[in-house]
Amino acid sequence: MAHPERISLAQHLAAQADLPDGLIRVLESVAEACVDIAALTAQGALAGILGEAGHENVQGEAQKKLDVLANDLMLAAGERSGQLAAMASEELDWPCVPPEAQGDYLLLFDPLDGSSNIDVNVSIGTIFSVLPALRDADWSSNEAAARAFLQAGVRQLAAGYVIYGPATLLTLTTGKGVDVFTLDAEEGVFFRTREAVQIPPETGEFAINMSNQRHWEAPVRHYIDDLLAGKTGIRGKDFNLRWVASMVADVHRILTRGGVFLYPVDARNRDRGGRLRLMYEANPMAWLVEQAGGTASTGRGRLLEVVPETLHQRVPVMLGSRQEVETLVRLHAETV
Ligand code: AFP
Repeated sequence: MAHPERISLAQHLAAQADLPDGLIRVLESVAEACVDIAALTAQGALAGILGEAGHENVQGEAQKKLDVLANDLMLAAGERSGQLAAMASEELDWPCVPPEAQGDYLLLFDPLDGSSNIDVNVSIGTIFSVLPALRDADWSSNEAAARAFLQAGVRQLAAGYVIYGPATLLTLTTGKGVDVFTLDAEEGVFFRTREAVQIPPETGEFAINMSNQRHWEAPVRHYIDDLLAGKTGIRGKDFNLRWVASMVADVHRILTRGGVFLYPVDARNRDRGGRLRLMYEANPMAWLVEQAGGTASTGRGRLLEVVPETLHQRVPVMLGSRQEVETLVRLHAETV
């Protein structure tokens, strides 16, 4: 049976009290870009989007063709919105400052999260975050423009992701809970299909790349050992491991049926601060999780309070069901 209500994203945003028109326009433009990315993703090899682009991004990762296409679509849509002072992307060395841009907002995005899953037809996504553009920001150089983005996650005005899976879904917060929209691909419109998402406080599932186990710090090792001990351990309960290697998919599962997601700092990534990007991945996901009643931490502090020092900063990430993240925080506090 079809979903009973047909509230479009545009109608949903228009009904939000206090949401400025400019911010609505930014969010609509992100959704427009994601409709195009969804169409390309669904075409796969038929659209010639599989495989390597032939160069590396600022993170030193080999770019896929779809990374580049998705990035271009996001930049074009952001510029079209006419509301942005600048954009920053995981794929770009420096912020993109649209010509004559005077907008009130900064848009940050990972245009294609889970790139390693593109060619194997597993769920991928786009993650985005909107920050206020500071009135006195200086756009005269790359370095100055990058500084304008260095705001903690608590300052986000909107955050979300689109997951290109069996269905294309947009999950969004503007600070008043979390709602999920499903793309009607024929109409090219997202319709609201879940409201006021809540993460169950308890869970029986965890997500971590277990192949990194030997590199983890003691608190994470301890925590995962307890989960793996299952019924025979102190928890007296079995846990399931799930790891998609697309953060959008792992977080979406947690927003749907609970769980905990970890990408801790480890011996290989400690110099860089972790694996995941603070501003394009961790912050938007952390805010969604908090807005859905969960918790998001670095293990040693609230993720949303980390003040970035560089645009492409990385960070340890632990988020999801409250009880599990609280256990992780306690274990970190005990191992100073
Ligand atoms: P890519 O977009 O470079 O594939 O990275 C995806 C990601 O940032 C995040 O979405 C996953 O949770 C994590 O990296 C996967 O990491 P592993 O490669 O260690 O599985």
